[in-house]
Amino acid sequence: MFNNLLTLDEFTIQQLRLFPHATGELSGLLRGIGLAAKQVNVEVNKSALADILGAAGGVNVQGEVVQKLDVFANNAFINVLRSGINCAGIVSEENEELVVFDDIKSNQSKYVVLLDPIDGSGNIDINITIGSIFSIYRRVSELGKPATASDFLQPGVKQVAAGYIIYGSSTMLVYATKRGVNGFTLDTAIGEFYLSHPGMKTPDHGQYYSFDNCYYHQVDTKVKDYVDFCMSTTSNKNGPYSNRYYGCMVADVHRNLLKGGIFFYPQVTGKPNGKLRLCYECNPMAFITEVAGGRATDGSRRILDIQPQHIHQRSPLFIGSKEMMDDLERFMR
Ligand code: P6P
Repeated sequence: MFNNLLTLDEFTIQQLRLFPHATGELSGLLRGIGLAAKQVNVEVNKSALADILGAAGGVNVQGEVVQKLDVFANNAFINVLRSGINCAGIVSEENEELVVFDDIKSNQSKYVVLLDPIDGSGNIDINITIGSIFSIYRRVSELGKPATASDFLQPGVKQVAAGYIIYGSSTMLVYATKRGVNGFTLDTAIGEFYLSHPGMKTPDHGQYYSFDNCYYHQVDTKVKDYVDFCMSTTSNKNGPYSNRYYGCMVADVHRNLLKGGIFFYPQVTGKPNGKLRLCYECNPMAFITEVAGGRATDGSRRILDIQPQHIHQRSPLFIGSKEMMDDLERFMR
């Protein structure tokens, strides 16, 4: 079906050829992430069945303990990355502390990975789209020694690559390097990701805004004014926009990347820094969006310029099409 398209492995190896000095570690790392994504995809597709046969922690027909999908996904990514030779350690939403792969081979690796193994897990039980997010940095600590917190607390602009997997009507892996954004669709029949969306660019404008309207009376008046603008039939020459909010940032950002749109999770009452995590949600999605021609801020600062202080710190996030972000900024000044 896709016999004239490149697989993820072939694509990453071809990209490797473009850089004579490349060691192949990054392409190996991306292939490992693709493997973990396939393992998670199998579990996502049967999770409802597993739930029917036993709530998380129960036992399924194979006598296996049914793990919560978040835990399963986290273990899948960690196990693949640990057994490879291209990653020195990870930060994950599921782990309070760094997970440093302190062994001889991993300590020689020049990359670290930050993960949100399952984004939008509230959607699992209702069979709605969920995602996984990853972010890759070159280490700043000494090779040959274990990775340190400094490797993970770099501003997003230092990312070498970033991507997400979206488990939707089809399963796609989308990743960006500074050279571009490319999307791969999983052919489950043979278990290969095929390059289905080469050179993804996001439209400068779109007709969607993604905001949880339950917070309408809990945001800064500037944000409220912008929401009114999104819904306006008069002041917004392109309006009113459709409100699409999936409760899974990966799904909302993916739709906006393809069709044009804006997603925002600002600070709301009780959440002074919003809800989303800077290091493994905002930064990777901001990197991808900027390479695709869009923009991402925390309401005032470029997301990629923010110096993280803590691996789990939260940040307000406004992300999407360039012209829609320009409109937003007029309200935020
Ligand atoms: P709320 C999912 O839990 C998530 O982290 C994002 O993927 C999603 O956009 C947001 O939280 C949903 O949060 O408060 O609107 O339910």
